[in-house]
Parts: sequence; structure tokens; C-alpha cells
Amino acid sequence: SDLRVAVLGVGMMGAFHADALATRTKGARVVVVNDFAPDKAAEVAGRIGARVVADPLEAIRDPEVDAVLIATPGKAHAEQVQACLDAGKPVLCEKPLTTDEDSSYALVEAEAALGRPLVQLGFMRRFDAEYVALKELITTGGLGNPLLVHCTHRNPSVPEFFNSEFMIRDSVVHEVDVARFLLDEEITSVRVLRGVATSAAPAGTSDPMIVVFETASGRLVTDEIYVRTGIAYEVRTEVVGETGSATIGLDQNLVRTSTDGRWGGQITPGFVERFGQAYDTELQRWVAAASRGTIDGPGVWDGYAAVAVCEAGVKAVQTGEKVPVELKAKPGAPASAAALGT
Ligand code: ISE
Repeated sequence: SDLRVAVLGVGMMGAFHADALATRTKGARVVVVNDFAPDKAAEVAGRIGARVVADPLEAIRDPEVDAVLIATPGKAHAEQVQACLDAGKPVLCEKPLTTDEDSSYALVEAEAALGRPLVQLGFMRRFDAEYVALKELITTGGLGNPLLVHCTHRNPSVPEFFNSEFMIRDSVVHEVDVARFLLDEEITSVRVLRGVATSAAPAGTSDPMIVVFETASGRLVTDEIYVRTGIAYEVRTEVVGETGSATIGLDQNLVRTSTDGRWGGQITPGFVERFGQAYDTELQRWVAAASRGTIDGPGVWDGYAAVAVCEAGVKAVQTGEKVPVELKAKPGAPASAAALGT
């Protein structure tokens, strides 16, 4: 029988997931929709034949709900994820796990006390075919020892409130997870370089910025974050290893035209065109895992580590200094191995 899902928060991402669950995902159906805005909840619920439950915690505890997808604002996550753990229900939580390190670590501990993984984080890039291939190339030794990772993350536009700190927490968070995923080690420090800003940025916002991460073994990761290019959605990653390098996210759908002696193609205009496959795969695998009472993807520790790195990143924006990341012990790991997250 189908996994019965409650979707909490049906803004852009939540509505996207609700529609995907209703139309493209096998083995699941959305039975409950919840949103801070009643009209928005009613609209989405009506569209997909679900019930509206006005209180998010009630939606989680609803006896007809087997699993929960959280796409509410970050500040609501701590309480809602904890309620999923209390109810013993698998949850797919959009980033961030929570809005501060302590509340994120509390969820790491709560899940560990429960003894089984229930919390999956919505770091969808781990399901993108190109990132999967890049990771495979690294793991199988195809690049030799990976030395550097260079990331580019450009959005065509963002709302006015997207200041430098927001860019770290909301955008750079993806490269934080990508770096941890590809290199299989923790990030230990963050530096942020703020240069000349685009005239499209509000006063005081440094857009673009260059972020530099160091990892536990001393590798370097760079990230160009530029969210007001006015052009397209460009997410690229290059890994430079001792015996080779590889780049993903190069402009897709490159076509040649022979008629006018030009060549060209289209750059993915938005996140759906670039990561639609990743979201679909993520959701389908989560549904399959949640039906067995577990998860299949980045977990609560990955969510905590990303929050800790982004906190350091925000300090790095404010101070211009290199800011260390100090993670607490990973449950089940010997204290000395905690920093490696192994
Ligand atoms: C947004 O929150 C996302 O998750 C997108 O993937 C990212 O490209 C964008 O920069 C973020 O603001």
C-alpha cells in the first residue's frame, strides 16, 4: 500500500514536492497538507486531493500519516523534526536542518537515542546523475588523490532580502554538502572574500563572493557564489586530482546550427531544469526507504555539519577572518574520529 505523506509548508519547494509525490512518484500519496497560509494549503490540497491540517504538529501525529516532508521555513524545523522523531515517522527535511548548531545537534542526539535513522536532509545534488558520476570517479581512483574542488553557483536573480549572510546559509550550504559528499571528510574552516559587488546588489551585500573551505585532511575547496547574474542558473563543480580533473554542470543542451555559421545552446534557466532529475530521484528513493521505516540519503549528521559550517561562514562574512568549524562528537564514533565524521 502507498506511503501516506504529510507535506508541511507548500511554498515553492513544498508545492513542487507535493505535485511530484502526487504525479511522478510511485508508491506514495499526499494525504495531508499544512501551511502557515490557509489559502495556500487549501489550494495545493485541493489540487492533489489531500486534507488540510492547520496545525503542523497535529499533521505529523495524524494517524493516517506514515511519513513527513518538511518544506517550512528553517526556523520551524527544530520542533517539527523532533515531533517526527517522537512519532517514529521518517522525514525528508529541506535544508537547513535547523537555524543554529545547538538545535541541530540536539536532533542528532535525539535520533541516536532512538537508534535508527529517520531524518533525511534535502541535499538533492547527491542524487544528480552528474554529481553521482563525479563521486564515482573520485572513489574509483579515476582522478588520483583529489586535491582541489572548485565550485561555481550562480542564480539569475534572488529576492532583495538575500544579503551576504543569507547567500551563505541558503546557497553556499549546497556546496558545503557537495564538498563533504565528494571528499568524504569534514570541513574544518571557512574564509569569505568579498570583492566588488554587482550594481544589482543592495547596498552592503557582497554579491559575488568567493568562499574558501579547508577540509580535515587539508584539502581546499573554493566556491564562487553569485546570485544576481541576470543570466541563468549555473552550477558547476570541478575536481582537480593528482592524475586528472573533471568538471560537471557545463552548459547543457549544447547544439550546433549549421545554417548561420554559429554554434550555441541554452543554459539551464532555473533549478528545475538543472536539478529536476535529482529531485525526482531523491523523492522516489526516499519514498521507498520511508516505506521500510528508514532513509536513503544524507542524514541528520549531514544536516548538523552543514549548519555548523554555515554558522562559521556567516562569522567569516562578518569578520573577514578564517573561522574554524568545531563539530561535536558524532554519536557512535570514537571521540578522536569525530572530526572526520567517520
Ligand atoms: C536556494 O535556496 C536553493 O536551494 C537553490 O538550489 C540554490 O541554487 C539557491 O541559490 C538557493 O537560494
